[in-house]
Amino acid sequence: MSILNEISQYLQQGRAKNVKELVQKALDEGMDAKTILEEGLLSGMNIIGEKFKNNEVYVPEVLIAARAMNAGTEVLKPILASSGVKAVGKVILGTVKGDLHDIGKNLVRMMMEGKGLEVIDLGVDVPAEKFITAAKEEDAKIIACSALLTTTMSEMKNIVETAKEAGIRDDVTIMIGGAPVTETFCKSIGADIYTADAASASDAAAGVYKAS
Ligand code: B1M
Repeated sequence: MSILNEISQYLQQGRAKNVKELVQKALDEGMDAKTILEEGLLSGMNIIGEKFKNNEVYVPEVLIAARAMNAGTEVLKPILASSGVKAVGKVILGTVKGDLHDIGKNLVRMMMEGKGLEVIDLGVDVPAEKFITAAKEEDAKIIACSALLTTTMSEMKNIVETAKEAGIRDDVTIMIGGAPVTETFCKSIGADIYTADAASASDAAAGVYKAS
């Protein structure tokens, strides 16, 4: 079995320690971090996602797989985030209110840090007001929101509206993403930028600061 396959298998079994060790081993063998992330860790998480959808596994199994995923990405973090560039701008990042999914958000943070952006990560289940207060306090030009549930996507509209009410809508770029989010949805709620994955989100965020 290839090392990427092994990483995927261990991740599905929720064996965080093995995942961590194998990710390090793959790096030591010269494999690049992006391949390990996409073909080992994310591939395993996608299989778990499919099984979850089909009721073949349940929340506890998904949760321990998610922990194993995070253990693996922690090893990759210094590499994915190592650009050596000093902070070019600030981003307020979080998973929206009612939503506890943070793996995608954490990837977005790593990729943005890799672009030299300073990321203020508010965590999960973040109310709209908290995004706005943080943007004001930190004087950040970007608010980046992640949502994984169709039921929590609507919180993103709330964030746009709260920014308007607080009088900062013209000063911030609101970026949104997460599996159920689309370009059409982005336009419909009046947000600024939709990106489908973490790498594109980091490119777009860096682009906002470059243009300003
Ligand atoms: Co949840 N869950 N979950 N879950 N979970 C999904 C999302 C689901 C699609 C599974 C399914 O049914 N197939 C489904 C949502 C259905 C829907 O709304 N249409 C679902 C459900 C229903 C639920 C619960 C309601 C289950 C329950 O309790 N009955 C519950 C809700 C809890 C809550 O949030 N209030 C729940 C709970 C959980 C766990 C806690 C067990 C766990 C989360 C652990 C954690 O995150 N720490 C979990 C997980 C792990 C998943 C799946 C299996 C995997 C999600 C993931 O991390 N993917 C997921 C099924 C799936 O996606 N296949 C599922 C890997 C991650 C890298 O991808 O986050 O999409 P993702 O990020 C991507 C892009 O979306 C993008 O970049 C990343 C790639 O580079 N991206 C952005 C993300 N944010 C971005 C922001 C950007 C730009 C791009 O700009 C700002």
